[in-house]
Amino acid sequence: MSQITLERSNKQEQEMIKTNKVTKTTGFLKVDSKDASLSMAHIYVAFIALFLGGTAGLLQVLVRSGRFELPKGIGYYQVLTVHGVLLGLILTTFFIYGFQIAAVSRTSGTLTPKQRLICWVGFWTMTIGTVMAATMVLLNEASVLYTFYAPLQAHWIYYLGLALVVVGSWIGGLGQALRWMQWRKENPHQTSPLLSFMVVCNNLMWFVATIGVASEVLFQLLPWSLGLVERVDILLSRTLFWSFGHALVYFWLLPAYMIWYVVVPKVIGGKIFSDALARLSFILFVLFSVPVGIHHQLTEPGIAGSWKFLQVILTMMVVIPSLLTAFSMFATFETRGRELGGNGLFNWLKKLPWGDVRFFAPFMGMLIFIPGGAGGIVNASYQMNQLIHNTIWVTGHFHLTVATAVVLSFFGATYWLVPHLRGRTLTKSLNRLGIIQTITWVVGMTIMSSSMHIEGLLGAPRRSTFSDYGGAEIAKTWASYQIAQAVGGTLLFIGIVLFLYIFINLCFFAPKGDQEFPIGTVAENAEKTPAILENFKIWIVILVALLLIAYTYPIYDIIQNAPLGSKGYKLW
Ligand code: HAS
Repeated sequence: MSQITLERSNKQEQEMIKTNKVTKTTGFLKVDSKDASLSMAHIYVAFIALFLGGTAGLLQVLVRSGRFELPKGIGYYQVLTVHGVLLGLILTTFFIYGFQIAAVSRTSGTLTPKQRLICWVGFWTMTIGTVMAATMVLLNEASVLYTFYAPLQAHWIYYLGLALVVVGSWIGGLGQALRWMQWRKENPHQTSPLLSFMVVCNNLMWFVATIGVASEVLFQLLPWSLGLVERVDILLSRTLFWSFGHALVYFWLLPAYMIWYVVVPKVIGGKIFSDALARLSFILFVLFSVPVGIHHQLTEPGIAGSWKFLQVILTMMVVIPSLLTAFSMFATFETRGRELGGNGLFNWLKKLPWGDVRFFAPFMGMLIFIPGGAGGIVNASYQMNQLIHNTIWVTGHFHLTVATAVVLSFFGATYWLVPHLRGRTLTKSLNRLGIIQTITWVVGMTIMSSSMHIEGLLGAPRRSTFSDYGGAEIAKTWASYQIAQAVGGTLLFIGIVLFLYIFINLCFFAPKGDQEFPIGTVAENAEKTPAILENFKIWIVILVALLLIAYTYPIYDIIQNAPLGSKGYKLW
């Protein structure tokens, strides 16, 4: 960003303070208290889900170790559904919205009463949906895992609950986008605040992605579970699910990238390497996150190889923005490390603030994302997918990506966001505990995920327990890995308890004061951001074209050539 743009952004901040769009106390711009309550409401639900889902995770690794049985007839798949739905869908969506609302309010200005009301309606719709779905899972009426593949069937209330979560997220996402649009109207011909722009990209991608899963639930699963239709086309339902499922993982990832690009540079006292590169990377995610879902179906015979190949290529395209991110973050760290006197190939690393959990937690997430991302490229590499598909390698992959890269970034953000919103401060002792929490998480995850990867390569299936192997000889070679997973999983549970202890302290007991919401500024010598990056009309047209190319024929082919059988469910 040029000096002029820098000055302009300072002016924008001054203007926002003058017009009361944000308040400034002891040098920090603060999120308005009404927006803070809205954001915190989301965060409370997220961390209740973390506790319940984490407990289910602990039970799972213990069951898989073969040395523990669930009491009172509770089923393994019931626990696995609680774990997947609460952590994969509820913790993530609610935390992301809590964070994004605060981010928009902090960078574009306080929400208007109407925008805030829209976000509250979204929140309550999502919460009612969550309670409906969770109740059905706890009653063992919906043990269908977080992917709810047919022909596993759940109670209709479960599907309706999930549909409400999706609809609520559309409403809440609209409230956030309206604030950004208002900023654009009030500041014509100016580059919008980077963090708000990123929020809008994430919400746009989410909206497009959820159309597939909403169609699956509304037109296939709900009528089927209500008994209105006898059968559903399984392949179609899986294809609609995965048109959403892979974008879902980027919906989790992008808020972590927001923290990496915008917050971490400020925390370390450095600069955002390039505003344009950050925006380009988000636009690439908008374009390439959705038309790649078939890479989850590479082993399914109902889809022609050529279409699978096309989506494998598109998957490799969606790796590019992550490589851009790795480059940008390295550049930010190296520039700052050298500014502080570091030298040599990697000696500058020592100069980074390792004792500050606001940096340490997301940094460890980035580090673990290197093997996590490499594993993703293995998964996407058509032939290699045959080796790992449906093995516990895949579980290892997503525990490195979502459960470490993303979750550690969310934990790191909680340590400053929650005291900021609650008018408290992150004390030295809570900061130290946060560092211990991060180390516990990394050690636990390294043990658990490495053993999952190795066990997967040895052929162990995912979503199965010791008793499912029926004493098969090969299962004996997996046993020691499952015990390692129980050890790693127990450490992770301790990590959750530690985190929640810090969270509760930050909400209610930490000393009152002002905690900064860190927003980085762009390096002085960075190139000016091209206006085209903010022209969503162009990107939406390209996105629709890509979607039509990637999905029209495969879906036509599925409907045409894989009709329902006359008896029972036609699988392919
Ligand atoms: Fe994945 C399955 C392919 C990324 C999550 N993935 C899953 C499932 C989940 C998941 C939940 O193609 C299981 C779904 C189920 O239940 O069946 N995945 C990929 C690819 C990527 C990828 C190509 N996945 C993610 C992310 C996730 C996630 C992110 C969650 C947040 N995945 C697949 C495929 C399958 C799959 C197949 C299906 C497998 C099957 O057959 O079932 C890529 O986006 C990855 C790109 C990432 C990188 C890493 C870049 C590194 C960065 C960090 C830099 C570090 C720094 C630190 C700067 C290339 C940005 C500085 C360090 C110093 C040393 C100084």
